[in-house]
Amino acid sequence: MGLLAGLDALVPAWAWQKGGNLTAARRVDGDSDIFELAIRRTPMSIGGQPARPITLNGSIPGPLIRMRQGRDAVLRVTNHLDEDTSIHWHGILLPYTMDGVPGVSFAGIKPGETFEYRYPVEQSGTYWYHSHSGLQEQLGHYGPLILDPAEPEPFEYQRDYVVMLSDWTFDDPGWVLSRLKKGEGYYNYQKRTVGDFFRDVAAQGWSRTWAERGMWGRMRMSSRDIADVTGAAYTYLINGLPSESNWTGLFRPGEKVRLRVINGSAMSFFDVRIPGLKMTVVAADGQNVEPVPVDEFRIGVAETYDVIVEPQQDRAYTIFAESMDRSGFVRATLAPRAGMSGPLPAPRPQPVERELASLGMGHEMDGMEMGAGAMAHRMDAAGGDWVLAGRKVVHGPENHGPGAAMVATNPQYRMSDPGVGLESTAGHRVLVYDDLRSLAPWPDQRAPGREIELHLTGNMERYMWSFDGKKFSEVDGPIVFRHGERLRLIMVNDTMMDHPIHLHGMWMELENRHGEYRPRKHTISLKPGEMLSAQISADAPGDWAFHCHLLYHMKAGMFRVVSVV
Ligand SMILES: [Cu+2]
Repeated sequence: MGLLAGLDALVPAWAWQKGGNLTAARRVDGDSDIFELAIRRTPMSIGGQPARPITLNGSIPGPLIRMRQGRDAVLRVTNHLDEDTSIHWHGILLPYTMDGVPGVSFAGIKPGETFEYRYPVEQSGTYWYHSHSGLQEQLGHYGPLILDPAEPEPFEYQRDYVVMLSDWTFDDPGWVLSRLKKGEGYYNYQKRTVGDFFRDVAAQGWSRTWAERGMWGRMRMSSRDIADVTGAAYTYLINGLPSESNWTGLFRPGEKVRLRVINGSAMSFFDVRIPGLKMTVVAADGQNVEPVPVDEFRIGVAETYDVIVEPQQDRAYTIFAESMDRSGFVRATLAPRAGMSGPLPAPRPQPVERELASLGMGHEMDGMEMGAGAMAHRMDAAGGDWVLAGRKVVHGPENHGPGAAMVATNPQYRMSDPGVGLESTAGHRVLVYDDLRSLAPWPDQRAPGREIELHLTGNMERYMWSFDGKKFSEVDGPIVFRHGERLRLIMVNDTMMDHPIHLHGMWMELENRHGEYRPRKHTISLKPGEMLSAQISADAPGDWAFHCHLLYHMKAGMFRVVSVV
């Protein structure tokens, strides 16, 4: 149990005064935990450069909100911006009117207004919160949320730290989106610099190259279509601090340290490792899982993983989070004393270009020419007990239309695949979705009475992102779940990008190889050409957002409303 709460980790004095690690003041009133949150633009320095992020109570990330399962949450949010805002409680089961999505579950919070969120805390674990208004999330409007369990936890630790990852840009997010719309691969340029960089590293080593070039995270590197916004535009942060600030969590050798890793990025998947330490994954998306010892894990946007590490030596260990496309990284440190830092791991080659053929992709471009006939493809299972084995995949009329530049002709079971760039890691275990097994079977074990198949579609050239070829602005109505029904949601990724798909208000129980021990997730990342399924108990009446958690994909149309009626 958390005997020594280490949440007051050290921030170097030369970092800005309010960087990360604040905890929101809690007022206790009977059964309620009351918090006040003020949202405003705050001038500050990020990595030595002037910035004006949206802050909550003066910091990015916003303060840690910590409350207890079984109590009532009361959160009073005051908007000091000159535009509407909102807070969505990511992964939290609550009445839909408290979910915080403007236009779906409430009207939003007007400038000058205070909105009071109030809901019972029914669950426990590591979560987060963020704006669901405009592109505010890209401007720093997010923070960690910990719900302490009513019952003792099934694992032990002596220190407890939040490791919140995010991507900061000094550019206006609206400008970033317009650049993406103007030309495919806007941020995937200057390949020469990559070569130069690696040549310099080979010739003179990491630290000198690093020092000479400034942050790798600000370098312009090609990602070859693995991410649409890259380290060319982003400074990656841990708890609001760039690598130079070296956020440090303290430990005494032999202690067990719990790290609550939250990916609060707008657009960036990270590969996280701590060279020299095994990490034991104990929870995914706030839900306890059978412990899995790994050397590395990939964390999709909006996902969370809790890991326990046990540093034995009296030395500094580097927490290294590399963007999936290798265009940048951010590091932090676990150390026995303040002011220490460990070595950075050797750079790894950029992932090779995605090979469409191997991903089950056909370049059946231009649906207009294909005519109206629906297309059916048989699926072949990689795993013999895969629930979707042998299933016919039907692409819609017109091949999903011009909004879908390609379809997955032979979508694959990919939950045992660590993903692009992590394929060849012999002797180095990378977490895969197939490793996640819940600690207990969930109470609702009814077989799904209905299946809904949804295709993730896109046209990178036009920067159109959609479900079943339709942008949110083009659909006629919500996806309807009937209250109380048990559903199987089948998702097929027809694009060449990874998409973290998030359902509000209800759990998605990922159908991996663990049968009734399905792990519960609020966000499921699909790889290119992947098909997977999740079971859902439609037990939460109301209107809920369902969307890709890549911010600019959501904005470009990969968004639907799910109505539970
Ligand atoms: Cu997406």
